Amino acid sequence: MIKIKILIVDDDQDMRMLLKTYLEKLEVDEIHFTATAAETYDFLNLSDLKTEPKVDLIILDIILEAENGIEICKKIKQSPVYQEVQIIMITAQQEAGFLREAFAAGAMDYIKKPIKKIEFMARVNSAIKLRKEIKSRIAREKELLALSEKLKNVNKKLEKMALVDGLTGISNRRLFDKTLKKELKRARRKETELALIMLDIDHFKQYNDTYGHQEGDECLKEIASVLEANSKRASDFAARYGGEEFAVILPDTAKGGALKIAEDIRKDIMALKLEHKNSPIAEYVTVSLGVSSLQVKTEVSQKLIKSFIDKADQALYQAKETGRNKTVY
Ligand code: GH3
Ligand code: MG
Ligand code: MG
Ligand code: MG
Repeated sequence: MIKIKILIVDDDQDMRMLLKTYLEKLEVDEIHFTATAAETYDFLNLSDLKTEPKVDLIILDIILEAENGIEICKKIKQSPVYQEVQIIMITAQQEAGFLREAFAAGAMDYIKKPIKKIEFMARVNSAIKLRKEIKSRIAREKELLALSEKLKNVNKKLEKMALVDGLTGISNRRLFDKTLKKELKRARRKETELALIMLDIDHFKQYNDTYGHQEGDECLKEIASVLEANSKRASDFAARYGGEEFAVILPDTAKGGALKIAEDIRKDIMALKLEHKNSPIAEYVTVSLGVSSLQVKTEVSQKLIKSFIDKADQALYQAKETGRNKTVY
């Protein structure tokens, strides 16, 4: 609900009471009173630039004793907090020069003295209506802004999700492709060597057949966490390449270093001792790995990327062909 708060600035006690009885017949939630300029500035807290405005509408008697109503009006309107507040002047003076000055000072309307009830009610009522419209528009805009912030956050989350493998929580093929291209370009720029490990679980079909697909999924998660743990440098990058195949990108790494990391991974997976009783080669889950490394001397093309992956794939094939549970370069 939109609340309307009104301040009456008048030093005449009888006038205050009269205006109060009028206002109580309109849609007003709070009525406040001040009698002097100083009291008004104080009440409005003009020196504080961060608070919400204390009132929506100010009814300002222009002939306060020894004070200039137009000055008060100006001063209130100068505060950034009270830019939107509406000021209605009550004045006995109606010469053009004076009124021009009052409007220039920021007054939105004026009521002639002596006050006629019907005129007072009509003018204040239309000010209240206008104020309500403005306030509800501001509230709507705030809501929209909050909503669009939420959408932005959801979008960010979705973008992230699109790059993460749902089962293992490590990067997916899409992010692998992006990262490999980026790292190849960087390797060319920095004239460093880049290594790639491709990994495939040995006799994993048999594993699924023996323990069920669910257990197979658990096994994939375990393998993924070994890969993450062995991607020690910030730039090392592990991903699920597909089904039961994984890949690790190792920037600034040559053959020797890559072989070492591949062997660490293979041994760490053996050390998990994930039972695989029907495996033809071991009692536990094992993996085969193929490694390639490259000094990028030409433009990074799709052809170059493919041949780099193919080299690791061929090494992996060799590992499978020559007994599995091993690393081949
Ligand atoms: P090899 O040693 O030659 O790699 O033999 P393999 O049985 O591991 O290879 P193959 O390509 O014949 O079988 C791969 C299996 O991996 C078959 C497939 O059902 C399983 N697999 C692929 N993706 C998933 C998955 O997300 N979850 C589970 N549980 N199994 C999967
Ligand atoms: Mg496979
Ligand atoms: Mg296979
Ligand atoms: Mg396999």
